[in-house]
Amino acid sequence: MADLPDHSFETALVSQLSQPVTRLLGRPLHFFDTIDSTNTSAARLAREDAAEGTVVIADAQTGGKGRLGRSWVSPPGVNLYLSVILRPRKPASAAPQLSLLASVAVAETIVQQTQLVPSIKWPNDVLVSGKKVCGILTEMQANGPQLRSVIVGIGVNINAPLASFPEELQDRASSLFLMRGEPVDRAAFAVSLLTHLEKLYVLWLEKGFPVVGAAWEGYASELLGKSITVTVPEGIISGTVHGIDRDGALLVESVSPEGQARPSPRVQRILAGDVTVVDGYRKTDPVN
Ligand code: BT5
Repeated sequence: MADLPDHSFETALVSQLSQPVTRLLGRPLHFFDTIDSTNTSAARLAREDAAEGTVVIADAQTGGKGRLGRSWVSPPGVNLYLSVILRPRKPASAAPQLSLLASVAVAETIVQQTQLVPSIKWPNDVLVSGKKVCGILTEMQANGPQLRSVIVGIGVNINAPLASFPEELQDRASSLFLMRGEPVDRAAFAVSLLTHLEKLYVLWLEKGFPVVGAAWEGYASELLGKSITVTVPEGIISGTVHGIDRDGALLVESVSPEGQARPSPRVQRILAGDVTVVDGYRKTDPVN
């Protein structure tokens, strides 16, 4: 017999959002038992002029999307798949800052809801004990140089058991449940995430990126000063991480190739790419 959909997640979400916990985000909220991708659904709603703050949440995704055409494993009943429509009056070049902002919101929520110690890997993977528990996919629609809408899509592995990850991900991915040893309330996590996201978004609109960037660097301390390689569309860059700049670009100091008469360090700004830490992230969490 097919499993009947479990409506307790939706009921708890609707009930908690009936309180004035947020002013903007989750108003309205669209909930689906199963959807292809919450980002695709939110983008469709945004094109139909849905209001800023509209949120799409699904219990399961059949076509969860990662960056660069990759996919996001999205089993039912255990995790959070959420997309928010934002309409900041900012240039299109500011959109990547929202990915960094969202990763800070996720990290703050993990601390508040689980007491685990999260870290952020540039640009926006959230890890616990070196394993990926959250991915963020930001997609934008622009009117010339101005943003029309940004879809911030967030997937958090909340109560996923190890067996729900394909074998090739089992040593790289994890869930908050697996790290903490007890289940996490999905609805409370989702509502807390929306409140943290809203607080940071308002701060970003009022004060710009530097405040958010400072919070981001606080969670990215495991990356600062590390030797990394970054895969960018043009090739691979190796160097040492200096931090991020006031626009959210990663600053990597690289030494010009060996064999050159006088190797000279230079700092490169990287706007998009995949980071690999040469010696890897730490494997143990100081809390446990
Ligand atoms: C991401 O891409 O990490 C962005 C993931 C965004 C997912 C959310 S869910 C709600 C919203 N709706 C969507 O359709 N998407 C967003 P990327 O950095 O490209 O990482 C993708 C890679 O992470 C995959 O190629 C796998 O190696 C790995 N991966 C896939 N599923 C995973 C999972 N559930 N947990 C951890 N790692 C995973």
